[in-house]
Amino acid sequence: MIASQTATFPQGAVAVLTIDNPPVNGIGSGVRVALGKALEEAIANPMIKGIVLTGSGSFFSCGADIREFNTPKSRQEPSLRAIIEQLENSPKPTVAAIHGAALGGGLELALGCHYRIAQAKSSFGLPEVKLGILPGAGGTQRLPRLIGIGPALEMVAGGDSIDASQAQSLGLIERLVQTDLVSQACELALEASIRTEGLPRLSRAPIGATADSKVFDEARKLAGRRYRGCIAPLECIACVEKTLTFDLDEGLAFERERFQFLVNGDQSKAQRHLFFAERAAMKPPKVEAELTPIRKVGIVGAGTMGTGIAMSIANAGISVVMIERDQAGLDHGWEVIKGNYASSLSRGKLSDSDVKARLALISRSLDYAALADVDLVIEAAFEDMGVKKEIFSRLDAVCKPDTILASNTSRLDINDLAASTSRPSKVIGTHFFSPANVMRLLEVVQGTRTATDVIGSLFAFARKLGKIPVLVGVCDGFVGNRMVSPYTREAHFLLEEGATPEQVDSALRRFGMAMGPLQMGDMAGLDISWAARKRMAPTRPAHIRYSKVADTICELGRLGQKTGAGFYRYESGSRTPISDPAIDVLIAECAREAGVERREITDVEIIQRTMYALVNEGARILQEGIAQRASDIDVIYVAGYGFPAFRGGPMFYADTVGLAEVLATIERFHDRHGELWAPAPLLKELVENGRSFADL
Ligand code: T1G
Repeated sequence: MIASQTATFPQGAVAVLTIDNPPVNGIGSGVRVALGKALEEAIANPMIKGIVLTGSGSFFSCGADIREFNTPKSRQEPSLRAIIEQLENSPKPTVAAIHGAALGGGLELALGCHYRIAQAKSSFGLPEVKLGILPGAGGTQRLPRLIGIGPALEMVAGGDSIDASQAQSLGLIERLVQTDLVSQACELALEASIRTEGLPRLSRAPIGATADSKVFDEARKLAGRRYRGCIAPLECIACVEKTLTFDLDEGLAFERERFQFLVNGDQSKAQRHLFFAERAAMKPPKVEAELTPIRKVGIVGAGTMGTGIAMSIANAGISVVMIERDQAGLDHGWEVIKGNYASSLSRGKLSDSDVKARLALISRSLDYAALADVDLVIEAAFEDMGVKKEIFSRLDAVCKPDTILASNTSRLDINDLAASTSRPSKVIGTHFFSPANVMRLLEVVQGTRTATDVIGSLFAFARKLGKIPVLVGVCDGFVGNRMVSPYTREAHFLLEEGATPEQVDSALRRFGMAMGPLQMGDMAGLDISWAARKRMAPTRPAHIRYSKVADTICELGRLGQKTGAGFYRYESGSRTPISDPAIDVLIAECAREAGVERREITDVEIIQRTMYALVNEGARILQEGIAQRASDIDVIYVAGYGFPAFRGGPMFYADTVGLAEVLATIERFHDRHGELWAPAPLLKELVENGRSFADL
């Protein structure tokens, strides 16, 4: 856990303590005990003139071991705070020698040292806020004393990392070194050991550049926009604000108390669940065969999805060939891509050379022969099986035998598509989310004959694109869109029963959803789900309740934002939904025709009907093996459907409420609303056995 060596120089000996806890040098109880002991020995050893702290592998340290939170191990002495005080109060100079990332408790350790030097490629961050907590080992108190309130506030409340040159310009590190990091750190320790002026201890340092309350108000506003509904950012800001009025000990006590409040709260448990859920989802299935390196990709279709996918691939430095049926379509797609990059350039997100490099990676053609040498093709054409089969048979003819053929369909049958080719084992679904160059989620759809090496290759490719690949099986709408149907269904039923679009959407926004289902429908375009409902109509049992509200709106040509009206009205060029009394009349008429009695609808009912519809369908999906883990469903909903991270995803949320309570409510809805609310067998089974989705 801690490798301890003594480096001897003519000027004296230095103890080099290396945190060695792969893969990320997490600081768990074992590391704390070993480090505390090694520090004690080094400080007591008269031969030792200085102490250097560093990390093995590719990280200095990525902070406290998150797995130990809320377990007895997290309370085992010495605490991280005690270790940091040992470093800071050491009579011998302590130097942090940083390479790779110094995150969370790892950066707090470095702040306890008297000096910090780092390699050029290092990064520094306090990402705790993204886990629903705050830096609990002095980061909110020592960092402002070192770099000033403004920059410290940004790092603590934002959670993003800074690079080594930013760290140096802020004074977070004393020296930036290219090579010999540890020996240069030893030299610095020896230099400091003979200095007469005292060792710099942040605990005694006055606050750096101070700030007035406006800075904190601004930070709270920003946190409210960036982390809507999350409490941790506000606690982070409150801790940094205390540095203006509290001394270090009072500040540390306040920080500790707020840390305990957060780490024992549901929000942080939800966000930590997601941290590990994302990493579990991104693990590809075991693969025997060699993976296909994807160096060149073909995109069929230069529409909204095709252009977004092409950009996300070029952004990863991989060359793309974009194919379209006609020149006009191709030119339009190219203009969209150039336009998006131009706006990134104007917003300073990309440099001119970045944009040039990415555009140079995207070539266009009307000729399928241009796809003869690609490793992967992603078809992003019109959502019609006939169109897709025609494209796949052309691809089957022109592409290399080992080229992977993927479809960006959002709900159609991948097995059916695969069967229309001579290479069903090479056919897979890659369901990107709009805008594809922004959204991180990628549903990787495994067909019954898709080879595991093809899945493995797609997972590796997705990680290169910075996407979160989640493996799902074939059914209508896969996981995400299949669950959206009952969620939206209930929203439409609630309208008929007396709620207004504003009431439904605002109740879900208060719950934490990025957007309510009706506004989301308007944004995505109501024609997409209308087409799906029309496709399903022939097989829909007549005795099952069906709301005509959305169909009626579409029949009026109101397809959402793109037509200026849907469930709401939109001023031209604006995305702000405006209530439309005509819709209330339309809904009342649909209710009358359907014989639905209208009544007072509470926000609680709106949340229960929509959320439990998601959970119930999620349980069916799990039982059918369409999703491998309940946590995969959580990742899909948080990364792809605007589900609040501070609730952990629909399945985690259900566990938080308690499955017995969820099932009881669903059974009440079943009694009242009929078959559509039949409880999922898996849900009943879990409740009968006192288990939760997390136990699966
Ligand atoms: N604790 C426990 N496990 C961790 C971990 C951590 N802090 N960080 C990573 N892992 C595991 C991860 O689950 C995975 O495991 C493996 O390491 C590789 O990670 C007191 C309270 C560092 C940027 O928030 O952001 O300090 O899946 O796949 O893509 O104030 O991991 O292989 O079994 O993500 O190269 C603050 C969290 C903690 C940093 C590397 N620190 N980690 O990314 O690898 S709270 C963080 C990351 C704290 C103090 C407070 C990333 C990474 P497995 P990976 P990666």
